[in-house]
Amino acid sequence: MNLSVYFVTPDGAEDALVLAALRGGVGIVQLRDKNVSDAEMTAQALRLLPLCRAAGVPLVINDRLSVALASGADGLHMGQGDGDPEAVRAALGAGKILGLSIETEAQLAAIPPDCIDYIGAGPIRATATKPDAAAPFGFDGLARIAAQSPVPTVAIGGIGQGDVAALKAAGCAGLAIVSAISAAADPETATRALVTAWGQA
Ligand code: TZP
Ligand code: MG
Repeated sequence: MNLSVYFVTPDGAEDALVLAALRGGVGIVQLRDKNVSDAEMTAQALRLLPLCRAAGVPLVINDRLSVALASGADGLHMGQGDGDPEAVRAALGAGKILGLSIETEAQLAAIPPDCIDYIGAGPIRATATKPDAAAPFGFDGLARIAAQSPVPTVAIGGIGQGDVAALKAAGCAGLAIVSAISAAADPETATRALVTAWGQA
């Protein structure tokens, strides 16, 4: 699993935006949209899956187990409020990817063994993309979490091109990014620049 540049879609993302991230060399895509119905999200996942498969890139669904199951997506990314990880794992199946959001070291300590494939740790910085996120824990907090985590750590929240080297040095396996890709003038080029920066860091 290549978590290094992990694209999380903004609400209302066009399929073309995901295609641009795939062309730019993203390693994994999370379909995240807080404003659509399960049926709409499932339909979008079914459109995106062939694009992702053609690129050899897994597609995971944010929050909604029912959409992950109905679409046959490659996995689910769950938050702290999205149920019991062991129950979700049982429903999802052993072969799928399961990610979990971690906002505190206490949440990290509570991860059940042999259940989660990676954690999304953040926010690193406050971000307009998720105004209700927990208090940012910065690079030092990220480094502490990455050092303690039993599974790979993906950093999230306010991350841009200039952060790649420091976050890699802090021990994370990748960077989860919304706006530094989605709001870029050219999302494909922005993705490629992140991939290149990661490879050179
Ligand atoms: N979880 C914590 S911060 C965040 C999520 C989904 C949003 C990250 O978006 P951006 O635009 O990369 O700061
Ligand atoms: Mg969630």
